[in-house]
Amino acid sequence: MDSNMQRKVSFRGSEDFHEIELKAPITHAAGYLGVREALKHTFKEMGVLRSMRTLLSMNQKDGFDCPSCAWPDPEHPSPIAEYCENGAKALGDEATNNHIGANFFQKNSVEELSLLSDYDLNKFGRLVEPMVLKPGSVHYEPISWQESFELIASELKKLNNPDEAIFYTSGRSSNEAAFLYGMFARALGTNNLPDCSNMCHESSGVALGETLGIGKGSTTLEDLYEAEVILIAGQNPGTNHPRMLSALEKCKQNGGKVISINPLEESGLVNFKNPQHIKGWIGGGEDMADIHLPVNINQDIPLVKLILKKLAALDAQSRDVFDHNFIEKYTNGYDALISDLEQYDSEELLKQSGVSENKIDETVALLANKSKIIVCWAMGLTQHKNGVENIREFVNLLLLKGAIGKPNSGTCPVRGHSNVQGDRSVGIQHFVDKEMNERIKKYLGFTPPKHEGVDVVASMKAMYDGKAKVFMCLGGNFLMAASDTEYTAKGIQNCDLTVQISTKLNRTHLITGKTALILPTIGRSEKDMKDGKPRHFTVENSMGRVKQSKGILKPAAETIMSEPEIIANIGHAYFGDDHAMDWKLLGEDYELIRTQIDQVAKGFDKTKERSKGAGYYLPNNVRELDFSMLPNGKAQITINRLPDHDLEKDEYMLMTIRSHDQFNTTIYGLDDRYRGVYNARRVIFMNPEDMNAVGFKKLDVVDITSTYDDTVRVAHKFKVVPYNIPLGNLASYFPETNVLVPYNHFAERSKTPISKSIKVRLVKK
Ligand SMILES: Nc1nc2c(c(=O)[nH]1)N[C@H]1C(S)=C(S)[C@@H](COP(=O)(O)OP(=O)(O)OC[C@H]3O[C@@H](n4cnc5c(=O)[nH]c(N)nc54)[C@H](O)[C@@H]3O)O[C@H]1N2
Ligand SMILES: Nc1nc2c(c(=O)[nH]1)N[C@H]1C(S)=C(S)[C@@H](COP(=O)(O)OP(=O)(O)OC[C@H]3O[C@@H](n4cnc5c(=O)[nH]c(N)nc54)[C@H](O)[C@@H]3O)O[C@H]1N2
Ligand SMILES: [Mo]
Repeated sequence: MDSNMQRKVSFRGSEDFHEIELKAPITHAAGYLGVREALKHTFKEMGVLRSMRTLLSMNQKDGFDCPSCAWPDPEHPSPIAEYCENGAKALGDEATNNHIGANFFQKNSVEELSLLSDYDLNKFGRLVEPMVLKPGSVHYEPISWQESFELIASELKKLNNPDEAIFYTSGRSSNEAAFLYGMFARALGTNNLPDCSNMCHESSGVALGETLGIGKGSTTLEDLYEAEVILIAGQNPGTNHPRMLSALEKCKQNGGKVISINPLEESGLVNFKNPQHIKGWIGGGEDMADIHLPVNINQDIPLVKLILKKLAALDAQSRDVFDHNFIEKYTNGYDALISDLEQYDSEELLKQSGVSENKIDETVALLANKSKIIVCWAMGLTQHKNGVENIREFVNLLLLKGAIGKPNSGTCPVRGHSNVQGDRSVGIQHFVDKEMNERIKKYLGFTPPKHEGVDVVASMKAMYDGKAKVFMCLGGNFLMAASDTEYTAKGIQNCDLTVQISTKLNRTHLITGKTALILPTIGRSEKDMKDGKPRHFTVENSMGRVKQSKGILKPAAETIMSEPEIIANIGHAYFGDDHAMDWKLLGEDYELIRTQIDQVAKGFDKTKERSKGAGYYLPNNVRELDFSMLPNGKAQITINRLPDHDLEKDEYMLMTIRSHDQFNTTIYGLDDRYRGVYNARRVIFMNPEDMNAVGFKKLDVVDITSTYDDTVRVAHKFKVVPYNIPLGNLASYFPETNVLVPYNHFAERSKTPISKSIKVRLVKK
């Protein structure tokens, strides 16, 4: 289709305001209100009885894994309620009674739908029929499953080379689906396997791989219970990993201390009312953070350096602050780090961090004689230009304290999507793993490509430059999740065919290639039946434990298909019966997929999964204190530069964060209860002194602009909300602000977009 025939679709959607209401932020998380809110949402979407029955099965040994975050289940889940408010919302969102099929798309064109907000799009309900959007058309129309598979196969066969196809994965897929998908791409001849991890914890993977030899965390859930100190940096567990608060509560009850490092004083880190105990309903709850360090955005390195400098000064006197035996035996680079620390001026570090010296001294005093230390983190550390170095600096702290590879200590990158870690373990990665390639050759019988594929950022560019023709997505909402929405939209529209294997409608179904397919799939909570028998699949949680998941609900419609089956059918349509992999059979028999996963992916063993209901841990060298894969066979203490931002006088540093009522680009509702914002998302949180300085009043309307490489990007119409945030720092919600994030600015080496440190200006309307 030439450009003047392009559909008139909007990548921005509605920018209208609703009637906003502001209240004081709530300091305690969960409690009675949390339960009420969760159930209200779920009941509305699913009906009361269906909700209650399903919630009882969530995160239970014979039930299904919560589709929300990747926080692990305890060894002995509470039999009545092993879920949180946002898990219940995720369930309601997936298992909603609202469905959309052929009639809906006949009535509504993609052009009309694209004018709505992301919130409105999601509300329409579950996708229940395969649909095709033909070239030049603005209405999706029904297509049979077989025809869709053949359409995909025929478009793939037209490519000049397999690298013109890109296969994106979001982290909600099962291990089985992700494995088949990754192997299909490789069998085709490409490693073009970007995934949501690239925008998420890729910086953690790179930093941990370099320093400790494995891109995953080292702690188990039980480690948290008796840790002496847990640092929580750049993470908002009250909203994004609410069940983590129960683990923190246990830690506190055992005498542990919690330190929060965050520009914002997030509710869950102030106080937690655990709805599983009576105290959580009627009492004052558990106070969480003993120390809150309100660091400036992206100034964690100066903060940690100052803490290390102060610890080093104490250690120089007593020699018992750092664990010298551990350092000697297991690490590389101690002397270099200590001498590097000397070159920094403490006053400068203090100023950059934005934290008061008292609080830093309190932190140092607390850490000085403790060794059971855990660092938890999420997007506040990873989504910066120096995201990798941020994490390496925290690893330095753990290594100096000997708090690695021992009980109750270590690294805890808190993963996002419920199976984002599993997807990577079974082969969703754009880079080449030579050992895996050998095993693929040996066990699957085909030769995988030896050249690296594209990650998210490189995919965006490949599409924009017209180098990619087929773009397939196993879940997710690539358009809204990726940076630089307009650039990404143009890229997607350059493709000949875009394919979405999805549960819910989102903007990536509307801004499409010339031809587009929607392939509706079964969700986590639903039964996956074959020949009258239910099938299960497996997932891996944030702490490397693999377990079964089996849905209990009747699928949204008989016309939808499971993810592994969809992929297997595509494989069969492309390769036919005559291929090293038996695609037809793999789609029918997940045991066969698991046998192949055991052969190809490291540490998987399906017999273990069955013998233990709670699942089993994948191998983790850090837990064994084995660093043999690293230089000198040791963990690496590293030297990390200070962040370098040259803000102009009228510029602020913006972080794009999640509200309490969303899961990534899925907007459940318009309230951010904990931060006291109701019925609105187009808001920008600003320090009242900063507001005064430029004459802004509460709820003034501003455009947010960012200027990178002479390109000005604009996010229109946001209301200013006065908030307790450090001077010069701003916060606003993603995905609305992704239009501001330049596609070509990302973390060094991990290439994670700089979604948490965008230089912006505010223009009053
Ligand atoms: N309910 C719900 N649960 C979710 C999700 C969801 O959207 N909704 N998303 C899932 C996914 S995919 C992920 S990755 C996780 C995300 O989990 P989080 O990382 O907790 O999510 P964000 O809202 O991005 O919050 C980042 C936090 O870092 C802080 N921060 C920002 N910049 C900095 C900085 O420079 N330094 C420090 N120290 N702190 C900073 C912010 O104030 C905020 O508290 O949650 C997962 N779970
Ligand atoms: N500015 C900014 N941008 C960000 C971030 C940020 O903090 N700031 N965070 C980044 C992070 S951490 C992440 S992980 C990405 C998220 O990026 P994605 O994973 O691409 O986005 P999601 O919003 O999680 O995807 C939601 C869609 O997934 C589909 N879906 C839901 N469940 C299933 C299922 O079971 N199967 C299938 N096949 N489909 C399903 C539904 O259609 C739904 O609309 O966004 C990133 N983008
Ligand atoms: Mo994420």
